[in-house]
Amino acid sequence: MTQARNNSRLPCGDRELDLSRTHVMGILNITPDSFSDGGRYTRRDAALAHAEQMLAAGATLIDIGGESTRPGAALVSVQEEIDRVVPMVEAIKARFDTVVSIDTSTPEVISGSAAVGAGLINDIRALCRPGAMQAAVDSGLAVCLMHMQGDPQTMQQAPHYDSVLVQVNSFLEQRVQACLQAGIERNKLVLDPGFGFGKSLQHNLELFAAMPQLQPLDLPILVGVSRKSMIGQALDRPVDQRLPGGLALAVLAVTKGARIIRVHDVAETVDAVRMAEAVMAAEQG
Ligand code: YH5
Repeated sequence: MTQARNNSRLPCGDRELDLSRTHVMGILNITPDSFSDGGRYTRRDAALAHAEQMLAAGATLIDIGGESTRPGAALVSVQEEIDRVVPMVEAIKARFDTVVSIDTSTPEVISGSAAVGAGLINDIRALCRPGAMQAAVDSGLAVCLMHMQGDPQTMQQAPHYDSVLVQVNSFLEQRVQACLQAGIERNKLVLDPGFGFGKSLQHNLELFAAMPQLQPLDLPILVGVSRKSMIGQALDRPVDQRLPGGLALAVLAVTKGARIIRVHDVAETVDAVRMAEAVMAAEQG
């Protein structure tokens, strides 16, 4: 069964997203200093060209992250994260009419990015870091709350749940309540089951299948599965051969009611999402 859609709107700073349709969020690569020999401007130009290409392909949000969440990745200092993310948010808002999402858990990055035009706080730690909730309240921005079991360094070592659906739902409900209590309006919240964040292949598949039951609060859902190891494990494919699997999941996510799909491959995903929506529109009409 496909999900009925409500026609709400998500306020994202100076913009609003029409949630009657599914949006594609493009993941912007920001190369760390040590990986580029071209210097600061080359890096910024490359990122801007990448953003422009994703927007031309139909992305309606650009997600910028300055911290790697890969297991074993080096920790990034607060100042380093600010230096990577905030000027990029500013540069994108100066050139393009889009919603900028910031993939961060750091209060100073939330405040700094809000001041230069970010629209959505995409926090894999669901505003659990000290100061993050208050920074989000003060920013007035929309927030995506994601579920993770454990922390990025160790989460994939031995993920365990009695019921993955019950536990993810209960965590997200708690975080929604915390946000409401802190003063964030309900219409600014988005939920994300957090595929791959402390979950085995079986957990990810179960959670994906049960996505329509992830909406006890009827909040919009964001799905991030692009190139992830759940595709690699299900299909036995290396990271550069996961696009077909990712497109299948994007289509399934649309039929299960997801409103935002976070991906690397925007052009392909936009076509897949539009095709699914065309069929769904005929089904409802
Ligand atoms: C997400 O699901 N994920 S960062 C490992 C991969 C491929 C991709 C090669 N931020 C999410 O994209 N934010 C990330 O295997 C996110 N939801 C939200 N809201 C991890 C990532 C990735 C990791």
